[in-house]
Amino acid sequence: MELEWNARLAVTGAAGALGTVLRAELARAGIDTLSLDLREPALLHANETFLRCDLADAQATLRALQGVEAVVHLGGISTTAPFGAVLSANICGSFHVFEAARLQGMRRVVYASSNHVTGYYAASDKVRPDMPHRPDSFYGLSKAFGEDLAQLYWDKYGVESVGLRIGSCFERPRDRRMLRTWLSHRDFVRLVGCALRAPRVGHTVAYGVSDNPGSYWEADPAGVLGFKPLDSATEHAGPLADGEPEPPLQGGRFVDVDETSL
Ligand code: NAI
Ligand code: 15L
Repeated sequence: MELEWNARLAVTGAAGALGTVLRAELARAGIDTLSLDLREPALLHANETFLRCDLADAQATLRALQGVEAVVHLGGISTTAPFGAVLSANICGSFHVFEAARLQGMRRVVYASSNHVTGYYAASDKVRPDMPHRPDSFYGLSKAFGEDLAQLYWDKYGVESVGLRIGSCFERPRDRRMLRTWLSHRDFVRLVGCALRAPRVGHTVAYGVSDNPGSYWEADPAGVLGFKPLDSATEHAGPLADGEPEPPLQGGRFVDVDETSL
């Protein structure tokens, strides 16, 4: 575990799947953490304080993040959803987190973006972080907004941030697509550590992916984060490699979901 970072750190979405993984490592590393979520995590560690906070509520978010120097922003809707839901949790929620960062002169925001910002690229494409967004859903669109918000807050206010376009971060790959998109929990935590510690990031966007053969992405072509994955989906391929055919587009099933309705 390489997270050594002693700024006052907050984690949004603390009770979620990745928040739970990250907080366990922060606890092991003895890093004091302010954990925020709509719901209380099942297990609170000795190093952390929990505050219930709806990120869609501007004043509550500004209050909760007082005195924080860096935030790992994982909170929000993490899958396809109707526009209203992503509007409040992801679009307004991220705006409130970046406003807190600006108002308090925070050192850095590490923003959980998603590979679904570029889900409409073909599975045969090799996508770099600087290529145009091609979101595959309102969810992906909300993450594209979050990345542009981060760019604006760097250009206009000097708030440093790293947008991590996380692939598929689960204990192990679950289907054939994930043999290309998988990010192991161990690599996720190390990647967040790199995003917090890299000396100068300005506004950087990178994919979060393990060392998988045939990855869809050039993760961090400029090497800003200095991240080297330790895991590979190959170790888990087994029957997945001969399972269902690969989806034609990188976003997989997100491309086929229609969430439109007024
Ligand atoms: P999750 O759905 O398990 O956790 C999200 C957490 O955010 C939940 O605990 C939820 O209560 C909280 N939340 C939702 N709306 C909120 C609000 N309005 N105010 C405060 N908290 C709120 O998601 P997971 O898997 O932990 O992902 C974390 C982040 O990483 C998400 O932003 C997700 O979009 C992103 N991500 C995750 C990937 C993965 O493979 N797990 C892949 C790509 C991106
Ligand atoms: C995501 O953005 C989701 O949060 C996660 O649940 C997975 O669906 C992942 O993308 C993926 O593309 O596999």
